Amino acid sequence: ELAQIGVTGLAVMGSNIARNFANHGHTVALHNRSVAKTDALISEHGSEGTFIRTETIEEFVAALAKPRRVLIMVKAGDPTDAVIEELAGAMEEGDIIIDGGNALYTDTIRREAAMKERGLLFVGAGISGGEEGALNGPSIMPGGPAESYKALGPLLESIAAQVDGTPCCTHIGPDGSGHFVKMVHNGIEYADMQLIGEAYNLFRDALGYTPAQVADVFTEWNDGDLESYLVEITAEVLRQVDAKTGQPLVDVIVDAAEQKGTGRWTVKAALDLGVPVTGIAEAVFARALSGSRAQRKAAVGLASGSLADKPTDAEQFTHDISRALYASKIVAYAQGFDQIAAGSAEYDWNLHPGDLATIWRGGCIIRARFLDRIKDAYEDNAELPSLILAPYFRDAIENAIDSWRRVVITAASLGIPVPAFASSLSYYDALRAERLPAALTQGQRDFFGAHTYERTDSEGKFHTLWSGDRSEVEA
Ligand code: NBP
Repeated sequence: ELAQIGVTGLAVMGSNIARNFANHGHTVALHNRSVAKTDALISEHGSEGTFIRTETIEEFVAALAKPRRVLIMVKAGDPTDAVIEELAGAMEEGDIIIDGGNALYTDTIRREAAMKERGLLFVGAGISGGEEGALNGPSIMPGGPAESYKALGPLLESIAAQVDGTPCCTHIGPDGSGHFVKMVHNGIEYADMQLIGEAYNLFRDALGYTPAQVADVFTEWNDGDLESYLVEITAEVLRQVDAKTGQPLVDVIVDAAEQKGTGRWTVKAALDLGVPVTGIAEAVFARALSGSRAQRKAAVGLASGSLADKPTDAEQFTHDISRALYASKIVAYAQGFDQIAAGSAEYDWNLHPGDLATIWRGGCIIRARFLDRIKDAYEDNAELPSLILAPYFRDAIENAIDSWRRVVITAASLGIPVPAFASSLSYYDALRAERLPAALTQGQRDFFGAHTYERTDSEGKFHTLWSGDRSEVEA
């Protein structure tokens, strides 16, 4: 019997996805650089389905039904290129190579073009959901040539998470688009986590709550419009007690956040595209600041000022934080979807934002009730200029706005850092402003560099003769 799919790279993610395919009745060919991982998978989980054990790439490729479908789940970067090269040498025209790792989308664009020249279909597939999702149903974002999806779609959809009978997997668009949207997904995840962290920090430092008390608030929130995987697991992390010290675990963990790079990639790509993803950027920088341990140690004890307006009504302030979180989250998603629209335009991908909201409702780390609302918003109007302008979100922010401002004011007064809450609020205020100080910026640019400006009352470009008689000329 030949396998419907092959998986190479059997570390945590690869072996769980291989098991997921097998659990859904597919015959799976297994390959790993070192045979030990292949054998471990077969000895521990071989009874879950039909696996074909292979040692060499040639054996692996020969075990697959045509068109051959191989999912690569190895470390992103050079290892992925090495495996692609080896596979391409053994595969035939029309076969499909899927890279399920966290590849940088520009690498995927390059690899897709190279494989196309060799007659192979290359699919860069973003996969979200961590280990658990890989095993029980991830959210899958496959890019690549549309024809690849005919042979691959049903297979991937069968192992993806399902929400209301809809699989959390759809063809995203050409070449690097799948990895691009996975990257932005991770950026939004950074923003979401940072906002939740800021909420926790306010409970701790403004209201003096214990981690367990904050956990109770998050559990309650998880029954309302903030319902999401991240809010749910936050409560669990906050409730965890350290076995060694008897302290809440969160108080024992070093407060220096690490990152693997997808958040940074999102911000870099946003800078190149000129899209303000301030929520994501603040989240990436907040992790960097937390990691500057020597600087932070040296700065402890710096002045905090004499304003210290503690909230007097804990119930009101709790409500305020929940609304600040919701409104800031709307901003972060709006910015992420703006980046997806900009990427789509830049690379001619013709992406459908509503589809992304649909496949992010389950399986992935940012899964949330909220995504149903985003899906609805794009179904009502696929050309929304900003998610913030969809009636539901416009109303949600209108209902949240005073709370949002109170939270930022209180945090500033008490000296509690809320970079993502505050910058999201400023973004919102800038977006809705009738006049921005950018007019002055243009004046300055014209002064020192003759960069010209446009006028509100006539067409064309103008320049003031700053070092002459200061009259205006048309440029
Ligand atoms: P790792 O990222 O830790 O990669 C380990 C695998 O890569 C092993 O199978 C290893 O083979 C193989 N490998 C390496 Br390293 N260098 C190789 C080379 N030169 N040639 C062939 N194989 C090589 O595994 P992971 O955490 O399971 O993640 C797999 C992919 O999925 C990554 O791209 C990751 O970014 C992505 N991802 C991870 C998550 C997550 O939650 N962990 C979520 C979503 C996506 P060996 O056994 O012989 O050393």
